[in-house]
Formats: sequence, C-alpha cells, structure tokens
Amino acid sequence: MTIRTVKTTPIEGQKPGTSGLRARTKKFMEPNFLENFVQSIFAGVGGVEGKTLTLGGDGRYFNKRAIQTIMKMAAANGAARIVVGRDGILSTPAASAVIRARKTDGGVILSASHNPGGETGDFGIKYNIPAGGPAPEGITDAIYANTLQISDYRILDAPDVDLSADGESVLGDMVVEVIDPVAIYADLMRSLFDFDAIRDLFASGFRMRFDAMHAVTGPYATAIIEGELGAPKGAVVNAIPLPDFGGGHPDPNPVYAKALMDEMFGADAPDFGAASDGDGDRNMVIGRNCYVTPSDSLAVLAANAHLAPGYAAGLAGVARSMPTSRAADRVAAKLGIGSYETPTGWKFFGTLLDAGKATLCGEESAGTGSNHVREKDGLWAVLLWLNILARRRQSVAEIMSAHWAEYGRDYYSRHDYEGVDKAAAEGLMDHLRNQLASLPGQTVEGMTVTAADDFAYTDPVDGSKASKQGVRVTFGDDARLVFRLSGTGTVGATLRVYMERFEADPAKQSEETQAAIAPVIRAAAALAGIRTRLGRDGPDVMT
Ligand code: VG1
Ligand code: CO
Repeated sequence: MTIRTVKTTPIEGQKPGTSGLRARTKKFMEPNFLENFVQSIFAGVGGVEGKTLTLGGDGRYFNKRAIQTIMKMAAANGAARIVVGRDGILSTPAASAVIRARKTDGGVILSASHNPGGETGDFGIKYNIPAGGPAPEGITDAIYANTLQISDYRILDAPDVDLSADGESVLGDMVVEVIDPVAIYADLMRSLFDFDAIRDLFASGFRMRFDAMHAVTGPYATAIIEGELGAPKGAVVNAIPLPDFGGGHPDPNPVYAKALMDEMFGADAPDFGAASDGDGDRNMVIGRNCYVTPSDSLAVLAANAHLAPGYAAGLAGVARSMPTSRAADRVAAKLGIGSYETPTGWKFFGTLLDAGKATLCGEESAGTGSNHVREKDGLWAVLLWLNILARRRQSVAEIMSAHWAEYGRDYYSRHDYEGVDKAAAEGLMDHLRNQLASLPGQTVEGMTVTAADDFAYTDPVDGSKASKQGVRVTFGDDARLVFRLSGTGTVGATLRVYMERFEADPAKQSEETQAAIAPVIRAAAALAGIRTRLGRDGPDVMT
C-alpha cells in the first residue's frame, strides 16, 4: 500500500456555515472537493498524526464512498485509529457520545442534516472537537483558510475496508475499528432516564408514533423505544435509513412531517408523536391535537427535567439561541438558575456546557440537548418527554396548558422565505440594519419598540466574539421579531423571520398561533419590506 500525494488547487465555496460545510451532493462528488476539505480539516486541527478519530454519517447518498476516502486520507496522514459506525452510520448525537465515551481526538461527521439527500440533494461534512461538539469558529476559520491555500492532499492507495461487521482491521498502519452505532448511545440514555417508569407507561396502553423520516434515527429509535421500552412494534415508522430519505425532506416540522401531524390531529390519534431529522439531532414533539413548538418544548423540559434521574439534582442553567422564544428564560428565572442567549448554531453552547453553566440548551429549529453530549439530540428530547409523561401521567395538552398558566404563553412562529435572490436578501438585511438606531420609541402595529439591534455575542466563558448574528426588534415583554439569513442552505439565500408574542392571561392562551401573532407578522412585513424586496407574497414554510 502506498501513500500518494496528489496535487490540487483551492476550490471555491468551502467556507463552513452554521453547521459545517454543506453543498450539493454532485459538487461533493467532483474531483478533489471532498479531499481538499478533509485535508484542510486535518491541517486546521494541527494534523492527525498518532490521533484517534470518530467517523460516521447519516447514511445519505455518498456517505459510504466519502467514508472510505476519509479513512484512506486519515491513514495517509498518520492517524493511529478510526472508530467508525457499522456501515458508516452514526447519528450526530451518537457521534458526539462516541467521541466523549471513547475519548477520541475529535471526529468527522458526514451529514447535511435536515437538507434533502440523494444524488440531487445535499451532502455535508463537519469536524467535532475532543469535547464532542462542533468545532468553534476559531477552528472552522483555520480549516477554511487551509482550503484557500491547499496545494496537495495525501491518500493511501488501498482497497476499501469492509464496514459491515463490528471488529478491527488495518488500513496501512492505521487501525479501523467498526462499532455498533447504537450501543454507546443507548447506554448513555439508560443512565439518564427512568426506563422502568417509561416501560410501565407503555405497558399501561400509552400509544406513541415516532417518525424517523427514513433517516438515521430509525435504528436508534427502534432499538430503544420498541426494543427496550416495550412500545409495540410499528410504533417507529420510516425506520430504515435510505440514501435519499425516501425522497423526502428530513426536517421534523409540521410542514415536512405532515403525515405525522395528520395522524396526531386525526381521529383515534396516539397519545404522543415525535419525529427527528436526517442526522438525528432535531426533534419534533406532538401530543394528541397538540403541537409543541420547539421553544416551548425547551421550557417544559427545563421545568420538568428533575423528574428524570439524570437531572434530579436540578439544572445549572438553560441556554437558548437568540431567535428561540423567551419561554425558557421565564422558567430559568423562576428556578433561580442562569439563562443564556447565544447565536444560532450548536457550536455556541459548547463552552457553557463545558463550564457547567448550562445543563439544557435549545434552538427554535427543533434542537434540544443537554450536557450529556455536545450536540443537540433528537431522541434524547423524546425520551425526556416520555420520562416526564411517565411521571406526570397527564396528556401533552394538559402539561402545556398548565405550563402556560404558570409562566404565560409565548406564541411563536418562524416564517422562511427559501431560495430567494441572495443580493435581495442581503439588501433587506441592510435595510433593517439602517433603521436600527431610529426604531426604539417608535410604535409599529400598536406595539412600541423598546430595543433594536444586530445581535452580537461575547462568549461568557472564553471571551470569543461573534457579530451580525441577526436583527432583533423587541417590543418589551410583549413581543419580539428577529430576522436572519440561513447559514445551512446551498442555493440562493433563505430569509428566516422569527416572531413571538407573549400572553399572560390563561383565558387567551388557546388562540391559533398565526392569528395570535398577526400584529407581529404585519410589523415584520412593514419593517423589512419583504414583499417588494423579495418579490414573495408569503413564506414558503411556516413552523
Ligand atoms: C439551521 C437552524 C439552526 C441549526 C442549524 C443546524 O441553521 O436555524 O438553529 O443549528 O440549522 O441544524 P440556519 O443557519 O439555516 O438557520 V442541523 O440539524 O441542520 O445540523
Ligand atoms: Co440535524
């Protein structure tokens, strides 16, 4: 087996976004695209000589090929060992769990998460640090800098490694260790939750539907929910990961998980419904006739986490991304624990989790997680909900109304304008930024602006800074409006408009969401000039 050094030149478009590098699958399959980025990761982390790396992905098209390439490159760059999920499969939270449990020197995760997969879909890759979380910006910047000056990469000329059975083999001087993708993760879940109480819940006739959306969570959910917790066979649907996710959009929200929504709002609906995304780090939670927004879910989990053994001692603090509603802050205030507001993207929670400042973290985009790993974790959130339901023995709807009666309700919705012209979207953001100084004190749609800024963040642990993280317009405690451009898309731009309105009166807490936030929607349209600037009459997706 010989190591080849292959000449290459920088390729445009390799700047990591909110969560790693994402691009069209076809782009990733072009000569040197993957290789350039992988060699740049290795360079950006100070080389991989003698190191052990975790490796796996969500099983989407090109996953297996990319894994073979990465292993051969790791071997050629002197890595000592690769710990890889069987068949190249590891969900994002499981990869984080493996990095931590096996104390590997970081890991490489292949996924474009909620973006559609397949040959005509998207592919992605990201590096996670030894703590198990996504690389912070200092490292992604170094990786990107390397992509701009790369002149060659190293790869071992060798046959492919068989990844279909657990065990060790060698690739040049490097050991390849194939592991069960579920075992380490399942052990961790067992250590956090009251599996006996959840088993009793299922034994009492509690009915659940988990939609794995043909993505990576299928094997995990089947093993844990049906296998260990005793939910009837068939509780987990769309459980076999497919390279193109069955042609679907593996994003667990009311729009893309419509079949589950219909079932949960239909006659004879199960007690509890859930779904997860392409790489298993997102979750959607629904009760019978009761959709729970991710922002509310974070708040409810924070208020009830002590019912699970892993969190019985209480929480150190709760962190949320800036566009996530303020519902979790209300719980933190009542519990007398810290609350933190970070830029969008899980990488910003890592320092707070490492420093023991936050125990739970969440994002409005259906991401919730805790200090058990350093990624958001879809199935974990579902299991925590199950643990709470098993202990409280109330319906999801009852839990929600009791929560709102106690803390007030933050009606919340996000409107996405997808695939819009990039220059127009940037122009819209500039237009908003130009108004910021004059907004406070103005009344828009009957609401008075109390603050307006472009969110800038200084990490309270390591002092690192991030700026231009989204324009926010605050109307006191009553309402809030946030605008930002997506950093995970691969074509054009996507404008995200996040809207919330607070309602303290329990008698007014059961309105339809879009109606409840109507003045905030109108304020957004007026301030941003969405229709004229983007040429769109309405959003493509409302969650
Ligand atoms: C989106 C979400 C963000 C999330 C990110 C990665 O980013 O808004 O909250 O952290 O996706 O999630 P953006 O920049 O498109 O708004 V995942 O599950 O796609 O890794
Ligand atoms: Co994801």
